[in-house]
Amino acid sequence: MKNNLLLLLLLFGGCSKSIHDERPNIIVIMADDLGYGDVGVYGAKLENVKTPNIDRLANGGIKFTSGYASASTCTPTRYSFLTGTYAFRQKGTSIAPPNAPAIIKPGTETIASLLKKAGYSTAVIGKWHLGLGETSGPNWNEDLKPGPKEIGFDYNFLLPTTNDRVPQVYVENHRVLNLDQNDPIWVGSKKPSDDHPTGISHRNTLRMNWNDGHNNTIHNGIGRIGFYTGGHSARFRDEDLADEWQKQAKKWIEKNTDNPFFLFFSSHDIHVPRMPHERFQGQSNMSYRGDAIIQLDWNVGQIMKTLEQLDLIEKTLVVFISDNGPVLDDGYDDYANEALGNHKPSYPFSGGKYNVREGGTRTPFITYWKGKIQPNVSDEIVSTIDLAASMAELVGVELPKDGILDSFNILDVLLGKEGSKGRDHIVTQDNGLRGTYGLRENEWKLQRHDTKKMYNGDLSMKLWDVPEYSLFNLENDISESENVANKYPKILNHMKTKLQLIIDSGKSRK
Ligand code: NG6
Ligand code: CA
Repeated sequence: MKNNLLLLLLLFGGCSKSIHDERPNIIVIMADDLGYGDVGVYGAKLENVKTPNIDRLANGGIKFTSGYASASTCTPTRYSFLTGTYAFRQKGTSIAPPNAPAIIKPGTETIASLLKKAGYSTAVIGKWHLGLGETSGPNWNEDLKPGPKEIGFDYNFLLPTTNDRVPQVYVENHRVLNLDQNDPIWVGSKKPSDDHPTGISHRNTLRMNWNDGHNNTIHNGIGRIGFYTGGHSARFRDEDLADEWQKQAKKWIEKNTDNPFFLFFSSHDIHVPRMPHERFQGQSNMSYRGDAIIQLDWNVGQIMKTLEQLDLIEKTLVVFISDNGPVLDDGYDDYANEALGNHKPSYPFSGGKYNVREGGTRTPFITYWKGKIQPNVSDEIVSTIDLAASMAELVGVELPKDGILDSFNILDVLLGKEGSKGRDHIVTQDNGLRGTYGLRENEWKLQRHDTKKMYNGDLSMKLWDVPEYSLFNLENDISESENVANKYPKILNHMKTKLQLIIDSGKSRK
């Protein structure tokens, strides 16, 4: 009742400027490490792995061919998706370690807090990877605060870090779920005792071998990044994650049928360790990576089914995105490479996760709203970072002056309004703070690598020798194979200056 009253006030009380008579539910489904070429409708050669549910979304909605994640790793893309601000503006936004504190500070406006202002119920279910707790780090046995609830989410059910980082537990609101206080969790970066079994000391017991990192604490027969002890009653099986996201999402949607809601459904698929449920194992003929794609697609299908069952399908805008481009071998021997056949995860681009080639950030991007969005294919440039400003426009909430600094209102493009224009440019980055950027402007693409910084930093990011600046014409060189910087000095100069201006000005939206 209170909620309804608030809604009425917001709708008719003059503080709302919504131009849209009807405010849909919003579900953003974010996949993890899913490449442009991994999805059937994006042209993947999928003899062995099919994505009928994602394809159905795209065929019934808008399939964007220039949809970008903000970064080519997880934490910076998720940071910019939620805050509407480029992650390179904020220190500490590169891949978050197991004990990372909350990266987005309470009081920061986010897509969730904006929608909450408009009377939406808000939830995040699935992978978080944006840190939890005060600057001293999370206390896993007490309140994990601040977290999503302090930045606009009413409810959270999380995989707190990544599935390959410890601990393998769920966090519901502020607490680790099913934690036995007599078996507290300890998480750290050093081996807790000499006899603590690790991926090195007990390598022969592993179900999936590691080849890079992932050799600390063993859980579920798989070595992880980081050490932990305790919390045994709270630990999950990797095989059950997708089912759990689905169960929790259904439960939460069912509770919110009478009010508008925003659900950030954040799948861990297809991130390593790829360990899909037994019923999906072997379904793809393309290793567990392929099976994880099938599992992800099943998750999408189940969400659509729930919306249909609850008669919400015409009242819900569904957005499907990925957090970064694809990777095959990401530190475990799961035969992703060997079983690939003629499947090309970044197709038709080059590069992938960790770099600023198109394959690193240009990913599947679909909007679907039955009855409202006309099926179409759009070549307009759109980005995960734009969802904050665009959804704010949809529900009639103003953007703060000092927040959501790089999010463009491209609502009309996302809804397929005829003649509407997307961005003319987008900045992308790698894992951050190493001076690596991509700038796409119309058909041009600038890559900037800070060659001085490159090799001081994180060698695991597998960089190759590149000039500081390179320029590509995507119109005739989609795979960024011919650097034309010398051929087009004026364009090069313009792009260099533009990128620096965007970085220096601290804000790129109007
Ligand atoms: C890297 C991990 C990789 C993955 C990545 C984060 C190693 C050798 N590699 O450091 O496996 O976890 O971090 O991926 O440990 S992301 O999609 O969440 O950004
Ligand atoms: Ca990722």
